Amino acid sequence: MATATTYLIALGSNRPSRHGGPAATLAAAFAALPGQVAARSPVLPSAPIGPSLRRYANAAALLDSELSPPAMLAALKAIERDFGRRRGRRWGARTLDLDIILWGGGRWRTRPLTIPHAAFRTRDFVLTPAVAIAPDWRDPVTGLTLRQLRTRLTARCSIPRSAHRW
Ligand code: PH2
Ligand code: MG
Ligand code: MG
Repeated sequence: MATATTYLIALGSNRPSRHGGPAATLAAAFAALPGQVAARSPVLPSAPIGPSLRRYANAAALLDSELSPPAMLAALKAIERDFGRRRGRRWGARTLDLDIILWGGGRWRTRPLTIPHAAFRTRDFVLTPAVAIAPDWRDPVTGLTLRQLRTRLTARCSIPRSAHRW
């Protein structure tokens, strides 16, 4: 029997589903994840990044599962479909988005799937919930912990633009 690995999954929603609004949708999504949910972050509201104007609910989960990364990706896509997700405009409004951010096996690079998630280090809506449940998990690419990545991101953003013009 294969042994379980831990995945860090980011959850996002900015459209109602049959489960209710975005926060209720994420609450239902935690229960639908394929494996044992070892930790779940609070569900946090966040301002939209990208073209959609609707606010998001975001969260993160630690998921113990025996699935390989491609099998996990397929399972998450099936859950997104089950929650009413329609593929459309890139970054358009969505009932449910489930992204693999990290997994216990280090790096994974194939055509449809890259782990760590390519852009997670610049997304506070991923890092803030992730730090709530796995602050010491080390990104295998930068060698930094999630807590350090978040500190680095927020320190950068909090420098006013004018401060750069001396
Ligand atoms: N997801 C996106 C694009 N923009 N913005 C927020 N605040 N939260 C998200 O989950 C999000 C986003 C594409 O997946
Ligand atoms: Mg996403
Ligand atoms: Mg996605």
